[in-house]
Amino acid sequence: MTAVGQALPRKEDARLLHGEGRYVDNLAATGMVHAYIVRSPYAHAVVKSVDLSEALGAPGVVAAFTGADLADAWPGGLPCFWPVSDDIAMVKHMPLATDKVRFAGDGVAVVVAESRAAAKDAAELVAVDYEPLPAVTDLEAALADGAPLLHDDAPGNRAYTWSLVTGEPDKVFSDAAVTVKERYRQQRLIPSAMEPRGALCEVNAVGDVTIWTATQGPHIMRTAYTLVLGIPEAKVRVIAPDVGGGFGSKLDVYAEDVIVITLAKKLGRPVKWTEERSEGNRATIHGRDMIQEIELAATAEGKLTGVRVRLTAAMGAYLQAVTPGVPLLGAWLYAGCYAVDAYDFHCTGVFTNTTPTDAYRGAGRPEATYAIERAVDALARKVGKSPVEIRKLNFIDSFPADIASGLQIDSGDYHLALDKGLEVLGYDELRAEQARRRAAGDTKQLGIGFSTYVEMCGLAPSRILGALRYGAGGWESISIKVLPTGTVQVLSGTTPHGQGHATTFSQIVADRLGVDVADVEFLSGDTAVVPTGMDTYGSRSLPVGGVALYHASEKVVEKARQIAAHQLEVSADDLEYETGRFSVKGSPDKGMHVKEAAFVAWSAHNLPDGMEPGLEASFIYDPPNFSWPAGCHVAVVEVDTETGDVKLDRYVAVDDVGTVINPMIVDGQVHGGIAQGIAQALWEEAVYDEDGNLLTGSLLDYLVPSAAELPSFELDRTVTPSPTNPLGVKGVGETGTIASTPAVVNAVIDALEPLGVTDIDMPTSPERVWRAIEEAKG
Ligand code: MCN
Repeated sequence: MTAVGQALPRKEDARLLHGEGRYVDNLAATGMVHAYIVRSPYAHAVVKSVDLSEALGAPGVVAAFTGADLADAWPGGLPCFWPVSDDIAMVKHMPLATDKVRFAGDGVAVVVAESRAAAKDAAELVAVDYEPLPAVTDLEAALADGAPLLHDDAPGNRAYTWSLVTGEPDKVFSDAAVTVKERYRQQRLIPSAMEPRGALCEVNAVGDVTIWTATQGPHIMRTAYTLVLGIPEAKVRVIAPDVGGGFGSKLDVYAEDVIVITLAKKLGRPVKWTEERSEGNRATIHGRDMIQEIELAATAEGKLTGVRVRLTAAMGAYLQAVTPGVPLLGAWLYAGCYAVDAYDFHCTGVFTNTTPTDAYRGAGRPEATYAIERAVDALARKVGKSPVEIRKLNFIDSFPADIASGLQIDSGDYHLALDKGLEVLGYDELRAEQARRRAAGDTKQLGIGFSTYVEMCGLAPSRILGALRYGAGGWESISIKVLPTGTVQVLSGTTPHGQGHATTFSQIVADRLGVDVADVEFLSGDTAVVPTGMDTYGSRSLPVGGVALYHASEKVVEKARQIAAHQLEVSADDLEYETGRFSVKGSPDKGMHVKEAAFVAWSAHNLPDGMEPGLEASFIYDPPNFSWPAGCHVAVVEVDTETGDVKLDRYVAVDDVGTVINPMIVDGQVHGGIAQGIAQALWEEAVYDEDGNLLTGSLLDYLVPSAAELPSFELDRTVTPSPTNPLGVKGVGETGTIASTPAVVNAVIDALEPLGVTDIDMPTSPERVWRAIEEAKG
C-alpha cells in the first residue's frame, strides 16, 4: 500500500501535543532584554518631537531610541518587492517614523528594558508631541479632490494603476443583449493567527546575527534583512521555529524584526519583542479592503461574452512586501470558471491612513471569486435562470483551457463538481422546502448559495512572476540525504506553520524510496540547516516544493540504481525498481534495497569509479504553470426576516485539488479555509472611525468565529490530476477561503430574493440584513 493517499495522522502533532513545541515567545537567551514599541495613537500626524528622558530614567530601562536615532541603520526603509507598474509610488516606509505618522499604530520610538513589563511601563513615559492632521480611511474619499495627502510623492493618494485587457470589451459590451453591473465592497479583515508575531535576535561578538522570528518566509527574510540593514547574507541566520499560523500575515518584512536586529547589534545583548493581540491588530498587515465594480455582458439567454472590472484597492498607509501585487493575484480570475470572449480589468491602488494591507489567505483570489460568483447570480436573476443553470451554461468545459485573461488552466471538470455538490446537498428537496416556506410566508426563509470557483495557486512559474515585476522567483528547493542507517532526511525550502508538511512530504518520499513514513526526518525553517528556499505562501508547498521532492527522490533512486548494479555486478538496465528495492530482471531474489545502497554510499569502500560518496540529491523545481484547483461550494442558510439573523445550516464543499497526498490534512485545510471565508461573509470586519481609530482592535469586537459558530462541513472531492506535474497535485491551502464567502452571501440573497433584496454588504450582520429587508419594503 502506498503512503500517498492515506489519511495518516500528522507526525508533527505528538511533539506539539506533549508541550514540546517551541514558539518564539517560548525562547530565551542569556542576557536577553525586551523591546516595546511606542505607537502613534493618531492616524495622521506630524511628529514634532519625541522626548525619551523620563522613560530612560524608569526602573529596568536599558535604552530607548526614537525613529531619528535609528534611521541610519535602515537608510532605504522597509522593502516592497512588487513594484507592479511604471506609475507606482514607491513611498518610503521607515520601521520607526521620523517626521510623520500615517496610521494609528505606526511606530515612533522603542524602549528596551530588563523585562517586558518594565519596557511597557516605560513606553508610557515617552512624550511624543504630535500635530494631528486630517486623516482619511475610506478608499474613495482618499481619491477625492482635497483629500488629506499621505505621501508627497503619491499625488491624489494614488499608489498605482494597472490594467489587463484582452479581446474587444467595448464591442462585446455594446453588442450584448444583456448586461449586469454590480458594486461590491470587500471589507477589511484582520488575519488573526493564533500565535501573535514575535522576534528574538542575538548578535555574537563577530557580528553574526541569529534571529528567531514567527515568519512564513525565513529565506525571503534573510535576503530582506540584508537588503534593509546591509548585513551580508552569510552573517544572517533566520530561524522560524514552531509558527502558530500566519495566513499570509507572517510573510512580511516587519518593522519589529528589523528593529530587534538593530537593537541587538547596538546593545550587544539579545533582544526580544512579542506582539500583544491588540497591538497586532494594528501593526500586523490587514487583508482585502477593496471596492469592486463588475459588469458582465451576455446573450439574451445568459451566455457570458465579456467581463469588465474596475477595482479600487486599499494599500493602507505604506506598501508592505507584496501589497501592490495582491489585487493582481486575482486579476486573471474575474471571469471565474466561465468562458468569455473579452476581458477588461483595471485596478487603482490607494493610500489611506490605515494599517497596510498585504496577502491574506487567498490574496486577490477570494475577492475575484466573490465578484464573479455574486455577479453570475445577478445575471441569472436578470435572464430568469437558476444559479445552477447559469453556471452550467457558462462553464469552461475543455482542457487545457486558454482563458480570456490570458493564462491556461491545466485541467478540471466543473460540471462534475457541481453535480456532485447537488447530489450531496439533496438539491431538489431543499428547493421544495424553500418553496414551501416562501408560500407559507415563513419568517425563517431558506437560502441556497453556490460558488463554483477556480483559483490559481502554487506560485509560480518564475518567468511569469518576472513579467509581472514580482521581486523573487517561484521555484522551490529540496535536498534529500539518505543516512547510513536508512533514515531519510528531507531538507525543505518550504516552511510549514500549520500545514503538515512533515507528514505529507514524508508520505511522498516514503513511496519513492521505499521507507517508512516514520523513517523520514523533515527539516525546514532554519537558513543554517536549509540554506535555500522560497518559503510558504500561495498554496505552493506541495505543487512546487512537493514536486521538487519527487524529482529529488528520482535522482536518489537513479544513484542507488548505479550502486546496486555495481554491487550486484549487473548492468543498471537489468535492474527493476519497486518501492525501495532493486531486483535483477529474471532473478527477483537477487537485489538490493535503497537503504543498503545508502550504507554502501556512505562507507564508499566499493563504489563505481568516479562516483561521489553519499546517497543524496537536490532539486530546484520551477513549475511550468500555476496550479488550478476548482470546485463547488454550497451554503444553506436560514434567515430570520424579523430580526435579520442569519443561521448557517449546512455547508457542502466539493473540491478538486488533483491527486491528494493526505486526505485528512486536505480536509483540515479545507475546513480552516471555509471557516475563514464564512467569517468574512457573516462576522469579521475591521472598522475605523473617521479619525482613523481602529474600533475593532480586540477579539471582543473583531468577531473571529470558533468551531461552535460553524456547522459540521460536508466535504467531498473530485480528482482531475494536474498534467503539469508528475504527482498530479494542485494546492489546497487557500481553496476554502476563496470559495466560501460568495456561497454564503449568495445564500443570504437567495433567501431574501422574494422580498426584493438583491445586495447586502459584508459582513451580513443582523442589522444589515434587517435594514436591507426594510429598505426593500420601500
Ligand atoms: N496537500 C495534500 N494534497 C493536495 C494538496 C495539498 O496532501 N492535493 C497537503 C500539502 O502537502 C500540505 C497541505 O496540504 O501539507 C497544504 O498544502 P498547499 O496547498 O501546498 O499549501 P502550503 O503548504 O503552501 O500552505 C500555504 C497555504 C496558505 S497560502 C495559507 S494563507 C494558509 C494555508 O496554507 N495558511 C495556513 N493553510 C494554513 N493552515 C494553517 N494551519 N495555518 C495557516 O496559517
